[in-house]
Amino acid sequence: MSNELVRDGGFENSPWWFTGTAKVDVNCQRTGQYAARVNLGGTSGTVSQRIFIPFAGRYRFSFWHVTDSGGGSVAVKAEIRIATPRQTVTVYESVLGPNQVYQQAGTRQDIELESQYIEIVFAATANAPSPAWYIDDVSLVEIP
Ligand SMILES: [Ca+2]
Repeated sequence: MSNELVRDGGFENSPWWFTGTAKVDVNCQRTGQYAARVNLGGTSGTVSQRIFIPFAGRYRFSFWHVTDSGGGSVAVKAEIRIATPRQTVTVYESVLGPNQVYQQAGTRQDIELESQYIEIVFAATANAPSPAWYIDDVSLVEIP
């Protein structure tokens, strides 16, 4: 069993930070009752969490996501922001159309991290009209 570093990766009792039109939502979850809706259709938002990395090592980041309704497209990205050395690692970046389900299998999001605080950030930038972007089941685990 892996030692999960993301607190409430399923957004069920959320210690996450939301900006713009982001919030937890019950419409497009993968597990449990809730997912994070990163943006409302036609608007923008971010969802983030600060995480302490206990040991230097290799870590695997993964998440599930989906877009819902809307016409047009939404520019989305998932980043890991590192303080020392100051760095932003873009884990996922795309322009997504409406009503599509995506599965990020963590195998290609491995990252070397020192012991320190990092921040996971999901950002959606809408080009009105646009779909909403939902994420669920966020995970960051050390690779043995
Ligand atoms: Ca959930």
